[in-house]
Amino acid sequence: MTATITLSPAVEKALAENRPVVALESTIITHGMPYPQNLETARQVEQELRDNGAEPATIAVLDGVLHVGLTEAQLEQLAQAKGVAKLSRADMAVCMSQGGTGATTVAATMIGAAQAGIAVFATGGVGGVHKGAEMSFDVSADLNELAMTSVTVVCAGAKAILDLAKTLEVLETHGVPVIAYGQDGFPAFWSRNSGLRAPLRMDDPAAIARAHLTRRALGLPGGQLVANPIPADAEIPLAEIQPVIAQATSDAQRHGISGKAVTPYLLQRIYELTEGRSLEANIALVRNNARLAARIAQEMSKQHA
Ligand code: PSU
Ligand code: MN
Repeated sequence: MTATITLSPAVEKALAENRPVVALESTIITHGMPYPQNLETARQVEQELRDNGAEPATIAVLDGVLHVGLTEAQLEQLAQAKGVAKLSRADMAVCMSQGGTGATTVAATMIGAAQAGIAVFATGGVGGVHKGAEMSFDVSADLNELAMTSVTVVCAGAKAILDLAKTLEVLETHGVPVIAYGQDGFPAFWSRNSGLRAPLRMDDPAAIARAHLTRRALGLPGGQLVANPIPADAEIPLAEIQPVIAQATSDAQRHGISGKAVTPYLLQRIYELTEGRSLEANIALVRNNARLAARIAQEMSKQHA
């Protein structure tokens, strides 16, 4: 039995010609942003990649098929769909086996990208270790996936809704290189700095591509996490966002939100509390990550040729 995975004609052609391809996740569309901003952002991010010489490959499970590269109509359908499943490593195959539809998280998108032969993936924020994880054990499967699957993931760090120090510890334990791009500090999504130092720093997309290929040549499983700070003009400084996060986190506890529902709930609540400013920042950082991912993918194609 072979799993049903479908590459869009554009993605298939780009890969066959060793042209740069960058994977994109779909949970950010279905669970990370409200309609219609989610659709506009998805389109803008795809365009950002094309403008920077890379083919976009948005990944999602549609009617049991793992799609790598979506048509405009599929993107639109997903952006408007209600109650779509959020798929990670644990539930991806179950969803596909039942002919279901679901959006892929960072973990599931990495799996799809690796299957298709795509080495670079751009997103907003990765999952991590939640605050209070010493009690709840809530640690995102994204971290484990980074330890197993050879994809370089470009994000804007992790949200300060997470315990960032514990997140970095778990990544270190799993042997995942965490690389801040162009600065020493580990960025915190809406803020350029978290107050924590990143374990590694690189200033050049070519160096990031070389490190990825070297890791692969060594036969080491797993990928790299590149943390690209949000552009300065779109930043919400940590001091401003921290009280909002505290409020949202306590609201989540009060309403008994747990498991997979935690991240989407917090994102929605922070959006309300900042009157939409968090979403503007989110859109700016995803586009910024797409630009960097395109440059890394170009270097990867050159060095891999
Ligand atoms: N962080 C964000 N925006 C998101 C997510 C995380 O800033 O949309 C999504 C991603 O798809 C990520 C997932 O992989 O949430 C992590 O969910 P969990 O914490 O349940 O593993
Ligand atoms: Mn979780």
